[in-house]
Parts: sequence; structure tokens; C-alpha cells
Amino acid sequence: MLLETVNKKDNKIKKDLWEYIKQWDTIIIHRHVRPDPDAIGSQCGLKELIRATFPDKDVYAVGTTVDDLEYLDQMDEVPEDIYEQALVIVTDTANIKRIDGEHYKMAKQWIKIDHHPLDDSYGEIEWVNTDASSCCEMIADMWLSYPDEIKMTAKAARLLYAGIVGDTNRFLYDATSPFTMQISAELMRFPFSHTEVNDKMNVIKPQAGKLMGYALDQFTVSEEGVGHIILTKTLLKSLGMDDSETHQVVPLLGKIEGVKVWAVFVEQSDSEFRCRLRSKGPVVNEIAQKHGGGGHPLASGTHAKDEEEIVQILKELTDQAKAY
Ligand SMILES: [Mn+2]
Repeated sequence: MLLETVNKKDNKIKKDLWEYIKQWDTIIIHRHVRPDPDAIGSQCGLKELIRATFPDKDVYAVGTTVDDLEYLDQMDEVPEDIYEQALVIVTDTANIKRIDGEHYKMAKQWIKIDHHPLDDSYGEIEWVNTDASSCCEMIADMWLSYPDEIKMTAKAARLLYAGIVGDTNRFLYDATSPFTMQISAELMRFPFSHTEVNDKMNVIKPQAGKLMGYALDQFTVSEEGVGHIILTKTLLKSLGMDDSETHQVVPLLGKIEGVKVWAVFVEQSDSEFRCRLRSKGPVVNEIAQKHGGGGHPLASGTHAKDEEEIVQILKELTDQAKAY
């Protein structure tokens, strides 16, 4: 039995979007650079739904392959010349500059499906739902709006479930709603192993374990409740790791008693720092935006060009934590 509480507020846009998708024979789906399970899950889950529903359409998922996420799905090779007659759909990607792949620009029409705050508008149709826990939740929501028309498969259900689990950190984060739980329950009815997905997502590499140990040993927490850690290139090199594996450190500092907001800085090859900001209440995305980034109120990302800018970001976080 399908749930009755579907998200009604987006009914019109979901209908427009689905009707639009029907008109295209070739559809190429992109997502953001440095993908996470929600990016891959929404991209490949949508591909699978469209393919299962319309076997005659050519549907592709493109972008850089990430070894750690290959257990979810594989990327397709797409000849450049088919873009001219294709519809491009971009999932889970707030900004144009974060789209993985270049050729999307050659397509005549784009669609954006995303759950991040709208700070960069693009696409013929834009469906942005900041109440959704994940982009995968939105794709599953579309399915539940047309359950007789859109064909869900075990493969698609596995991908969408993985994205929801990934973006909610197993239903722990604030964005997890009753609707998230209901949708996840509907997906779990399909014959895939959710324990297999959970186990794969839980595995860390030995060097990531060492990095987590370093972070837990070396973090700083201020009186005002601002936690932070800086991961240098030298450190990452000594562990044989690259930046793509550092995300596992991010939730750790939030576990420390007294931490209200926290920042994880990762030095990049050009000596800039990538900065992830997280919060238990004080809003941090305005700070992220001020430094050229963006994101959700309680989870954002930005950059610092040097240590001076790190000090400035920490100062702004301190002011925000004090005011909270
Ligand atoms: Mn997401």
C-alpha cells in the first residue's frame, strides 16, 4: 500500500516536470562534482525510473567515476554529439559551477531538481524543495505522485534509499521528516538488501580511521562552542589520502560536548582551504556565502584562501554562536 501523505505543495511542478520528461527521447542526467550517495542515488535512481517506465528512451548518467561509490552504480560514456538533441537533467546541484561534466552546456534544455537553497537559478524547469531531506527523497516523491505511471524497480529503490540514508546520516539530521521515513519505508518494500547498502556506507578505509583518530585527538573547541580542525596537505599525503575522503571527519566534531558550530578545513593542492561548516542551531550558510560558498542553514561549505581567512571564518562563527 502506498502512503497517503504525499507532498502536495509541489504537485504542479512535479506534473510539469514529468510531462516534460515524457517528450524527450534522449535524456542525460548530471549531478555535482565530488559526488555523495545522494548525488549518485538521485542521478542513477532517476535514470532507472525513466528507463523502466519508457524502455525506448535513451537515458544516461554522466560524471566522474568515484571508486568508493561504484557499489551504487556506474557512469555512462556519452558521445558529445547527442547532447544537441538531448534533455539534460541536473540533480542535487545548487550551482552551475558545481555540475560535473562540461557538455551539459550543449543541450538545448536543462532541468534542475535540487533540495539546496536556491542561490543559482538555472534550467527550463527548476524544482527546488528545501524541505526535502535529500534529492533522492524528491525523486521518490515524484514516483509516489504517479505510482501507476512511474515504474519503480528494486534497483531504483536501492539507489534512492542509499541517497536518503547518506544525506540524513541514517535519519539523524534535522531535515529528516515523517515524510522521509514514510518514503524510505515505501522504498524498503522493494527487494533489495538495505543492510547491504547500510553496511557498504558504513565501511571506512584504514587510513580514514587514522584520519578520524587524528581529528578526535587534535580538534579545538572554544569557550563559545566553536569546534574546528585543520587538515593539511602534508597530513593527508602522509596517510595516502585525498580530499574526497575527508568528509568522514565532519560529523565527528559535532559529537563533542559543548560544540554548537564547527568547521573542518582541508588544505587543497593550490594551498587554499576547503571549509565545511556544520551547526546544531546557529545559522552558518550566511557565513559560507560571505566567503564565496553556500548551502543549508545548518550545513554549508565554503573556501578560505589562507590562514588569515580561516581566523576570520572562526571569528564569524564565534559571533554567531554567541548570538544564538
Ligand atoms: Mn543532497
